[in-house]
Amino acid sequence: MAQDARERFAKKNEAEDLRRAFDKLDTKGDGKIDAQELREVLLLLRHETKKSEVEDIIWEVDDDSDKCVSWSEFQAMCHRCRVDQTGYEPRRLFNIVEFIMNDRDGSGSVSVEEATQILYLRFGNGLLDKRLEDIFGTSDTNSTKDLSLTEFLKSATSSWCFKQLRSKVA
Ligand SMILES: [Ca+2]
Ligand SMILES: [Ca+2]
Repeated sequence: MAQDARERFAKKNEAEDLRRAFDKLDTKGDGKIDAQELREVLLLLRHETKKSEVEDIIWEVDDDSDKCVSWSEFQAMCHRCRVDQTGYEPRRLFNIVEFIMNDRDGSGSVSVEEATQILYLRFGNGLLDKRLEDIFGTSDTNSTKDLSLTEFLKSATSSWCFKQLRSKVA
């Protein structure tokens, strides 16, 4: 795919993926994500989180302090994390969102194949292998290795090339 076409396609896909992730977290469908919803989704993904921690994750991105994350706060948060070059932007919610976006079939784990689709669109071939290796420890797309949310968050927060990739796409 040519660079231009890929970028256009990635943009469109990404908007849809973001909306899908938001809707998945907004289990009551009232247009905002509250702490209880977030905690339940995390539990479904076998990632146990304390109530206070979930409230904290929401607090970090809750611009109007209503203890919920609205769609516009959600979009703003994702945008801030994408363009952040300082590494100081709170990205706990963003990491969860990335996992949900990567888990296209909703199985609760991310396969190398699923991650490849998203990463290729976002980064192109150049950085794809590096990022895959970073997440899975392999860039072999035939690998049957799947990552749970807990494992994904671990690699997302420890990966050394995370920041470089961010600045590359910004
Ligand atoms: Ca809700
Ligand atoms: Ca809010």
